[in-house]
Amino acid sequence: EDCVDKPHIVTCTAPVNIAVIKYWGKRHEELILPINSSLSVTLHQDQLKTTTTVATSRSFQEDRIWLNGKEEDINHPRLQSCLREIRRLSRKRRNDGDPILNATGLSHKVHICSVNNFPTAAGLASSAAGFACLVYTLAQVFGIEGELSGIARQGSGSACRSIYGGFVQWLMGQKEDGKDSLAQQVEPESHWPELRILVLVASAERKPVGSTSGMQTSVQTSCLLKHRAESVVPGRMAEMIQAVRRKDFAAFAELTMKDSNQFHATCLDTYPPIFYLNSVSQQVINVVHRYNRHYGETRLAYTFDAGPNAVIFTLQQHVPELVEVVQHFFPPETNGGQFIKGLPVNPVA
Ligand code: 2P0
Repeated sequence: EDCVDKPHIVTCTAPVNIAVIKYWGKRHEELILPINSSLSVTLHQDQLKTTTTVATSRSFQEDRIWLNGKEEDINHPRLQSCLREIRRLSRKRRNDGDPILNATGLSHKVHICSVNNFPTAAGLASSAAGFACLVYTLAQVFGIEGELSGIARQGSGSACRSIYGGFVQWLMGQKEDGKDSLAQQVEPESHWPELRILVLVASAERKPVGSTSGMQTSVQTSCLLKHRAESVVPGRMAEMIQAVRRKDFAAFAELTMKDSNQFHATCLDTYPPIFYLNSVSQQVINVVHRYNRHYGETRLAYTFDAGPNAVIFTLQQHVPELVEVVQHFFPPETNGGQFIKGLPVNPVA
């Protein structure tokens, strides 16, 4: 209390996660409750990530936020949900008489500064790292411990998975209030150190159809999505967890590719249809299947989110050859102005 006018400042980072069983579609918009469970791999802290700094001070007049250096509207509903939930937990702790609650008064306003080290809104899961980092950093500032994935989920669905490292499942849950729709670590980052992820940037442009509105249209119009959520994903989640636990790359890779393809098929089944893949993405798919066929063994897997950029999974021993293959098929200078970049990503998380 001696230094109440000195801002209290905390900086944290959160990495991007890549879904291998995809989340697409909500059963509740505001609470962000999904129609199916999903599973992802969280990248390493020093790779594609968001860095967030939160400052609190008695002298701040209002909450404010800057994203990649530009001030944005603090009244964004999902941002408000996260702030409200964090302050509610903090108030609960104070009422419970927790002595750790100190100079960070509840009435204190926050200034939030968040930067990504990768292109925003290009299908590279920027909202996942962004909201995970925001919620985690706010929790440090307000002295909150424990379950944070349920709050991160209310910022952006996929963000709940970036709260944990390694292999993470987001259980869809059954409850109407969403209390059981949480992320859980399946295996830690140390479990499969040979696994590698390469991101091939086919376009760093903003995607034409955002995930939030895209999945709304899919829920309303795609009967393939309904079939997928009810009859395909539950079995695939169980198989994927087994593949990860056994470190069975071929099984992991085949499920990953099939699930990416089915997600993009539901986009095509949406009316009007949504196209996230471009001709470069399709070439990547063909090259991966040709490569695997050539070796008579599944050594590579692709997956694509709500954009054309390819994420390739492989094992460490195949990375040098994969980089050669990428450079051979996608030389940067002959790609019609497209910009392709192989970004070797070290062990998961
Ligand atoms: C995923 N995606 O599981 C899937 C795969 C895109 C394709 O999560 O509305 O940005 O904020 O909950 O999390 C993108 O959706 O959507 C996404 P909201 P979000 O990673």
